[in-house]
Amino acid sequence: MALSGFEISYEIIPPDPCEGVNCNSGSCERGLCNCPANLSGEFCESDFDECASGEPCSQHGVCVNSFGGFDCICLPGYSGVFCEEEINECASDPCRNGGTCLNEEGIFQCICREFFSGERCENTVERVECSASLCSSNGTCQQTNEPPFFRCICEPGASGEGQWQ
Ligand SMILES: [Ca+2]
Repeated sequence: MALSGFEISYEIIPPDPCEGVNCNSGSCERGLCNCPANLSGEFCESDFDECASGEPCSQHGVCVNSFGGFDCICLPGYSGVFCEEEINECASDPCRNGGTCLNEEGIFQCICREFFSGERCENTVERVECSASLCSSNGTCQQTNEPPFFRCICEPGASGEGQWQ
């Protein structure tokens, strides 16, 4: 039996060699896994323990290994991927009434001016009576009904909260 005039051609589509291959967070190419730098093994199944090989976190962080990476758990007062950034607790200007802020590890401390107390110098110790030296830059002192019971009215060109400027 002969078939003439017909040519049967077909293409064999090979199965995808990457089908069913789990490379974790790596990529599959021709059935083989390309692993990211922090993973190894045939299927990228082996984690690299960054915490065991040297200390990737700064001295202000504790290293915690994870699959495919690591985390730095920062001590109070520090931030950043490696806990390398010291948080300036004084950045928000937390001390009131002219208090001086001291930036310390994880906390701030307010050094209050005379007549003021409290963690943020928010309390008036007593009624403050106006005196010639109370307001700087030739500001004029005026008694008020609210603590600290005075305010400074600034000269043109001077500014501030109206107190202790
Ligand atoms: Ca790791």
